[in-house]
Amino acid sequence: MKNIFLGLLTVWACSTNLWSQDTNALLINTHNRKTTSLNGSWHYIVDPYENGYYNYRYEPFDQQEQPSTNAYFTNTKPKSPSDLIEYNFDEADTMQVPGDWNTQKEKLYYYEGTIWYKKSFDYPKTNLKNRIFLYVGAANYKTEAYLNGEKLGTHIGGFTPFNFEVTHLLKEKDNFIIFKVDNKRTKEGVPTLNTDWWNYGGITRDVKLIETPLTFIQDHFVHLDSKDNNIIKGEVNLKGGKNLAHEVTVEIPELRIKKKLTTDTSGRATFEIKSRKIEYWSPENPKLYDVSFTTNDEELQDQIGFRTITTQDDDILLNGKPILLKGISLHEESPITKGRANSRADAEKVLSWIKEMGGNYVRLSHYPHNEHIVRLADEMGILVWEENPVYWTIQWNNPKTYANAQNQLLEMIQRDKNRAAVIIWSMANETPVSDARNTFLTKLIKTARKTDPTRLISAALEQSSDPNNPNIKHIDDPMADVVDVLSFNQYLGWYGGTPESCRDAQWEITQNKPVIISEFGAGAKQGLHGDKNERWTEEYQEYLYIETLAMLQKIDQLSGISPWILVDFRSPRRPLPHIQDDYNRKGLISEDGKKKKAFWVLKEFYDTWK
Ligand code: GCB
Repeated sequence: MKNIFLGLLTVWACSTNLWSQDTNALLINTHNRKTTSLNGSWHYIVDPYENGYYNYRYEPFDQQEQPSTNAYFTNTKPKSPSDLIEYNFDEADTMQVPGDWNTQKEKLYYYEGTIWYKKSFDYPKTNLKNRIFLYVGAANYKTEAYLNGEKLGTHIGGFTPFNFEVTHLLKEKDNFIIFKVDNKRTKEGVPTLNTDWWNYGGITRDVKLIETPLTFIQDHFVHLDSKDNNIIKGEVNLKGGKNLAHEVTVEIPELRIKKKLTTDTSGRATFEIKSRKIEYWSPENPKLYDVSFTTNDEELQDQIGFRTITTQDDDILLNGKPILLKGISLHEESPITKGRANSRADAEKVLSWIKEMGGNYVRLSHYPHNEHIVRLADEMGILVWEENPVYWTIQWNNPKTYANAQNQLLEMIQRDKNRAAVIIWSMANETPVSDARNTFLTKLIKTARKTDPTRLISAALEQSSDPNNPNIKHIDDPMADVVDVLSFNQYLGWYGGTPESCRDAQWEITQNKPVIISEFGAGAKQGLHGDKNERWTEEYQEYLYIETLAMLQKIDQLSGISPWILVDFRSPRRPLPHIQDDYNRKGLISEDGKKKKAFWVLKEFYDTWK
């Protein structure tokens, strides 16, 4: 009976255009929604030739009217003993989701290519009028998604979330989701072929079903007015349904705020509320307020901090007062499982190390990290730099590459725009100056500012030496004039010169902007001791930190630093046996959690830096 009803509902909904592309818009605040986790054990098939996706003429099965039973997403089973079906998910090995495949299966350590994932589940619906979405926190790098043999869509980008509405396809019993996840690096990709980190493949973040009413709150953005910190500004967006003009109540009980809004026919309402009692969010007092949006059918809460972040001349101002960013860079690698980090426990461990180091700031490099760490930073009072994976040598002239980079940027902003901790959107890392690159980045910056005018924009640039005197350093990059905060990486004493060279360096930075040193560092194998001039020893790294910190303090505009890096991380560029063994060793902590001597140098600096 229910199936007949579902069928009728489908016909009705499709004919009234209730399930449209529009409802695939990215849902935010999924941590506070009604969800069913699909994490756990998934079957997988390794498919280096993409045999389950292309026929023998290399035509994709999912573009055929009637896909062949050879298409893995059809999950076909032999009906009679004579049937030829050459795959079987249910007999295949399993893996944990979320999780990269490289560290779960020894055979897949270096694998780059396609793996198919399958999970079966029942979904007894309590309210047949509700909508159901399939949400994936991230899968690296390209995902083709299918439910019950039907294509849901494609997502490109390894570090941002995506969702598809599945209401019309879901059954009470025996649903099967199939994902084709492909982590092949490509020239036109973002990032591109060459990076200095491990290209972990797989469904690396949480997968869940999200249930909403027919007309639902897709998006909200609540923040302090950058110019008047007694005003809370915001907007809410409804989706689903033809007439989207509805009443929405926004409430912040602790501030005794309750305001009724009416959305326009596109589902949007904006508001401004004055309050003189706001306790501002800061690293010392990471105050979060419960904020709720209520419609006739739904209540969605979030925990939101209120602060302003601005610049004045060469200062970064948090809530109107200059702040020094005492930070460190971080890759998304788990100190617990050693693969891609994806849990709150991973985040707790690394953010606690930053606190122990006297830090108040983290650079999440070189791509958006999982939502757990951003939410925890909000709770713990750690300021965050988030970064788009535009790294090194992207195809600056390729419009598809630009569209991809912009899409990933917008997904990152969409997910995290309500987090007070996030103060900087970084557009790129160490990209070589050219007209095409400048145009590309300027366009990205314009988009970021338009989407979120409440945060600072930066990019990790490079510095250059004066042609007449290599000791004199400048920032010549034209992007310096476009960003709010001037950030650059420098490796004096490691990729050139010795730690002592720092004594002769003179920084002539002419731009009147705050400066963040987004990277410096040296490799050291934890436990290897020797002379301070001997590479790879803890003493060398310690010495480099002492000399570099002394040098950097002479930069007048210095407002923050995020040395490279908190924990040693995997990179195929680092094969040196017995020292690197596939790890970039510039961490202050080894991959098994042991602190190196330079950790304490940085701590001492942070404890006294004013
Ligand atoms: C850099 C890059 C970073 C590398 C680091 C290094 O400048 O931004 O991704 O890992 O240098 O260790 O060489």
